[in-house]
Amino acid sequence: MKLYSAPYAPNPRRVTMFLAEKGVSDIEIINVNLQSGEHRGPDFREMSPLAQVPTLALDDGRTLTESRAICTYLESVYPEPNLMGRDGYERGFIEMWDRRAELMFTLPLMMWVRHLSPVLAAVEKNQNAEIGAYNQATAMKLAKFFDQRLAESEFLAGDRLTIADITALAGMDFAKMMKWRPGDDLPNLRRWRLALAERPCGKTAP
Ligand SMILES: N[C@@H](CCC(=O)N[C@@H](CS)C(=O)NCC(=O)O)C(=O)O
Repeated sequence: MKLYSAPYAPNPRRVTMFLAEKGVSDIEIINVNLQSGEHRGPDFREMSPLAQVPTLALDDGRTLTESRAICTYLESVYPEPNLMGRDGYERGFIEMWDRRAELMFTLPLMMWVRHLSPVLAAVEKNQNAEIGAYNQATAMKLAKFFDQRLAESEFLAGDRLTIADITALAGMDFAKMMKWRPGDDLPNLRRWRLALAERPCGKTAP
């Protein structure tokens, strides 16, 4: 299998963190140059019609895009350690936290960076400072909510690391581009981030 990725991009990082936690090292990682627009060419679009990374190419020629869909597939190929739930309730519970992490935290963090970081101007052609500020505020609301959750739970979805933590960390690490890290006002989120930095997923930071 080959994983098309990009070093600083948060969605592919979600997949590389997932693989790191599973200890998988036999998937070839191919870095695509997003700044030069390499991913917008016809060859790449054949695998990824929306011209996005991550894209997973299976050995039989089939492809998958969408980071979470790729993780679902990888969880079936490499089931241990389990990161997405063992029974129906746990799968639902972890997905609940993962969707909160993706839709209400990581996505707004990414939009904040995309719309306000000059480094991203080549990728986000229509940068808009108001959109950036709106998404920053949305993400900060969720940061407080996650901080409360992490006061009572070691990880977002319980007492072991799951895809929900990986998703939230992908967004948080990307937001370092805006020089944002949880400070004294978010002590539980900070404790969680520092703990994750010591784990295989945290060590994949570019
Ligand atoms: N929903 C997709 C989003 C993928 C995505 O937005 N990837 C970004 C990198 S983080 C990308 O390829 N951007 C290229 C572009 O916008 O031109 C997923 O979860 O994989």
